[in-house]
Amino acid sequence: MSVPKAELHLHIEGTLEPELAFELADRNRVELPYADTEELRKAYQFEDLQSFLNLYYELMAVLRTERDFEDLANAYLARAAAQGVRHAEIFFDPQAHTKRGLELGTVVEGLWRALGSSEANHGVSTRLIMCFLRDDSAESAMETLRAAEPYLDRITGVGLDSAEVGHPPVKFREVYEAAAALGLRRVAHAGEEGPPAYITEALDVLGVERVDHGLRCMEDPALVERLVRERVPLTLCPLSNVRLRTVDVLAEHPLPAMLDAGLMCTVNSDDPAYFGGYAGDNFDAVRQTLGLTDERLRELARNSFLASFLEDDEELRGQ
Ligand code: ES4
Ligand code: ZN
Repeated sequence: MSVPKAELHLHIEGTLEPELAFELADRNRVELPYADTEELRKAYQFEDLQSFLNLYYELMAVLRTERDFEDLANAYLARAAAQGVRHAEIFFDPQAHTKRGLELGTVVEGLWRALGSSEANHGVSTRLIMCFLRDDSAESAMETLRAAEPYLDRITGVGLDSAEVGHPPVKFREVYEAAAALGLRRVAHAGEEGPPAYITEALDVLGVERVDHGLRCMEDPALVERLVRERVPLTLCPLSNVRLRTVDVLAEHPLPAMLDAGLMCTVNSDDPAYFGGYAGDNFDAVRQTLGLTDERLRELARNSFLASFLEDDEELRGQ
C-alpha cells in the first residue's frame, strides 16, 4: 500500500537483493558459494534469527567500496519511495564491515552519497542509525562509537542488533551512556527472540526512545501497561517475524491485539531482501491477512511519523 509512511526499522545490509549481490561480487571479484540468484534464493529458508544472520553476514562480503554502499542505499531508497516511504531511519552494522577490514569511513561516506541526495532524488528524507552487534563485546562497541566520532554529523542515533538471547541490554550500559553524552538518540532491538525483561532493561538501563520489535511484551501484561502509558513506540516487522518463525503464520501475528491494547505500533520491513517484502508489502500483508481497518492502517502510518526522529515541522510535511 502506498499510503505515505516512515520506515523506522530497516537494516541497509538486509536490502541486498540477490541480483545486486551477484553484480557486486563480479565487480569486486568476490566468489560467492552459490551458482546464481536462483540457487541463492533457495538458501532463504530460515529456522530462526541465527540461521538468517549467518547468510546476512556471509553475503556482506560483496560490499567493498564506497560505491557499493551508495548503490545499495540508492536501490533501497528507490524501492521504498515506490511503496510510499517518505522518510527512512536506516540501520547499518559498522562492526560487520570493520571486522572484514573495511574502514568505517568507506561505509558512512558511501551510504551518505545516496542519503545526502535522497530527498532530491527519491523524495525520501533519511536518518542514519549505527547499530552495535550485541553478540560482539561491549569493548568492541565502545571502540566503534569512538571511531564514529568524526562522522557524528551524519549519524543520528545508535541501536543494538544481531543475536539477542544471552546478550542482554545491560551489557551495553556504558556504551549507551557514552552515546547519550555525544547527543545521539537511542533505540535497541529487544523482545524479538529475547524475553520481555530485555525490553524493560532496554528502557531502564539504556534509555531507549523506541523498542525495535518488542513483540514479546505481550507475555507480560504489566509491561504492556507501561509501554501504553509511556507511549513507547514499537517498530514491528510482521513479515520478518514469520520468516524467522517468531510467529507461526501471519494470521496469528499479535499486531491487532497490540493495537487493541493501545500500544504505539509501527510496521516496518527489517531485512526486506530476505523476508519477502518492503514497507508497503508489509502494510499490504497485514491489511489482507489480519483484516485491519482503514482507520488502523492510518493509525500505523501516523505513528510512523510521530515515532520518527524528524522534527515537528518536518513531520507535518511527511503526512
Ligand atoms: C536483524 Cl531481524 C534482525 N534481528 C536482529 N538483528 C538483525 N540484524 C539484521 N537483521
Ligand atoms: Zn531488525
